[in-house]
Amino acid sequence: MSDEYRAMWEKLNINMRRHDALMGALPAVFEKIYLGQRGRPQAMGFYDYVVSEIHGLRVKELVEHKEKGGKVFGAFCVYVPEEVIIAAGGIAVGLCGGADFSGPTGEQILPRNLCALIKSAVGFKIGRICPYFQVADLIIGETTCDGKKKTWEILDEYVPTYVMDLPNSRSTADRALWISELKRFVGKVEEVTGNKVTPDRLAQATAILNAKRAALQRLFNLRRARPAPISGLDALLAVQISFYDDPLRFTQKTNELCDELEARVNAEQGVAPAGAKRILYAGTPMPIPFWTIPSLIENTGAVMIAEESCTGTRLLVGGQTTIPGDGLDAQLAAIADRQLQTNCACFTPNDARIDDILRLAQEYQADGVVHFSLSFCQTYNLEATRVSKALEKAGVPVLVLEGDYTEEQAGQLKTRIGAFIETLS
Ligand code: BJ8
Repeated sequence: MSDEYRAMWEKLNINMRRHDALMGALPAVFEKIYLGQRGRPQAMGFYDYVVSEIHGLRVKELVEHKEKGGKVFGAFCVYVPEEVIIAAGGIAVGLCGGADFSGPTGEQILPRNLCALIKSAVGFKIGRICPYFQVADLIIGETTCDGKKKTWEILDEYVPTYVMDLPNSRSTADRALWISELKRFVGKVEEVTGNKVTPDRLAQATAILNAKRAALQRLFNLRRARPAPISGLDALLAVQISFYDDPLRFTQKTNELCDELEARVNAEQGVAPAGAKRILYAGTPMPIPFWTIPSLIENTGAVMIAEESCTGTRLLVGGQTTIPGDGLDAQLAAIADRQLQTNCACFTPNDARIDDILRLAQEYQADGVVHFSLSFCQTYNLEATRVSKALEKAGVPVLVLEGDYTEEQAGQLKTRIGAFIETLS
């Protein structure tokens, strides 16, 4: 990374010693997991470049945005309405929580028995390791799981943190509550940015995100083909990058990737033989750089063909947001109605998630499902019981796993995944 970036990180008050250690380790990990794959689409060059610049180019864009008076908002959940932030001239970035590297730092102020995602993310902030955290003017939390809910109170002591009150059910009253929360959020974003969220601006921002969602949906549709035109590892990387790259650039590059995949599908060209076992992932999100599960699956010769997760199809549930022409309230209601179809395990009841997993297993012709929850994530771990019962009833083999980001865990998961895929043969 260039000296220009080093000066930028120092200005952002990054702990350079720890940051150098992280940046020193990442290229080797990426090379080992990603660059050795065979038959990668050429268009993956863009995403590889984004990873090579992970704390460089995009952070520079955010800093330049701030120098012009713009604001940056960090978020951890797909329920945070990026449309509103874009409409007010802000930039939203999904903050990472996928590295074991920062987990022990998070444990300095958090209990050990908390999911790895939360500990990793908080460790990035309190250790001053992540420039995205350092550049953010406001962090947006949500009341999804108990772990996150209580963490926001602690995180607020390190960086201003605003919390959206997401209901845990979907009754009419809950819907009304969420719409009122979206309105409250509009007020907060207007206050921070100094810009008004008008119906016109919100419609434009919604259209930008609809186009991004359409490109991602196209990618997932292409993954239904046999043989699979892209590895699960590569598809996951594209989704992970969607959380922090510029949405217009990301949409264009993802459509270019899809053009190439379409040609592959027409030529019946795949990254694995047509007979390779097809695995559907279901469970907790896999934030960058948590690549362990697809890597272990695909190292057996199987291919991960979709992810029922917020770093996968759950991002796309609800499809396009309708853009009603009759004012801000109607637009916010339309955003709420799309969002409330996202089947986070924090909701109860959550039968729609189980139906969705069954549907995905069928539509993507999955030979088996790997359900993975981060340890101490009660909602997903508990829901795994009903998910596996439903899959077994439908005759779909399922492996239920839980774990964290550590190397030790990866060793154990490797044995279990290998044995499961062998049973599918
Ligand atoms: S909508 S899945 S992005 S909350 S793994 S922190 S749930 S203890 S991430 Fe999520 Fe929004 Fe739901 Fe999606 Fe808690 Fe579980 Fe940790 Fe989790």
